[in-house]
Amino acid sequence: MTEAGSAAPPHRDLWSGLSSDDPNAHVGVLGVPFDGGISFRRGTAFAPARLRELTPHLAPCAEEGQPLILGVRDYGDVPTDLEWTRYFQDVEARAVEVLQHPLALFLGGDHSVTIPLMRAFSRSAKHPFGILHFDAHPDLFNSYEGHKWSHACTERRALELSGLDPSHLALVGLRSFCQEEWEFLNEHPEIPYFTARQCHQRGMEAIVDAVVERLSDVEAVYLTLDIDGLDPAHAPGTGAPEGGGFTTRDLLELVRGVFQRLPVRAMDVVEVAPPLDVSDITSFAALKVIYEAWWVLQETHK
Ligand SMILES: [Mn+2]
Repeated sequence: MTEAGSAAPPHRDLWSGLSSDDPNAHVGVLGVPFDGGISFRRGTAFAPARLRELTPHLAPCAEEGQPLILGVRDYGDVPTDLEWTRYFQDVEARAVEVLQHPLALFLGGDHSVTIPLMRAFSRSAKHPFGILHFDAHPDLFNSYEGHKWSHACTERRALELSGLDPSHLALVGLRSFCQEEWEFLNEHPEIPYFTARQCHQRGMEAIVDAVVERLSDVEAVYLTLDIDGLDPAHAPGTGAPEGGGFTTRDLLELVRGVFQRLPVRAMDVVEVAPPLDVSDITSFAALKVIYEAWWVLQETHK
């Protein structure tokens, strides 16, 4: 039955054929399929599997055509554990290995998984380090619904890490604040933040300049992408959508600019919830951003 020309193209494989066993590959990937820190609609635990499933259908290229040739070592997922403390210890331990690569990519999971991931980052990365948090929400509750590891507390936990100065925690895309978070930001004017409206009014180039300036004196950056920073039209598959957000185009510009100009060593994509998605729009948007980030990495790590 095999005819000339009918064979599957070489990218019809995991990560578009970029998968590699090379311990020195440019990228290490780790999935964290956990949504126990969610306050509303679940489903993010399905994201690592769904994202991987879609990758054989993506061309290994940047959006302007440049081929991706870098290697991607996928470490699989951290298997879930009913005991939350033990699970986060496992996530932190597994992440340390993945952080040996020039770029570690973590696939959540809800935004609580960023807590152990950033803890691993704070142990592995050069200090001082910075965090760029892209999100509709600041995630600055000290505790939410009785727990300090809720996905609404991620950046409060980050501020407890050694090596992170509050002026190096930049929040981009915000448009939903609870009073406690609003008060916290007012009490800490050293924390730079850019609302979605400011980003719209000033334009992405100016926002990238401002973020780069605020993080210009760090040795390493952790970029955490909560997909709900995108507008629900661009990312319907997430638990807490907020109108008025970024287009995928805006996010691509932010990620490209940040990867070109800052030492981003780790990135996570969290809050993608495939059961809530429409036609995999949200998963495909996440993958588009990931591949573009990889292209910039490839260009800068030749
Ligand atoms: Mn969020």
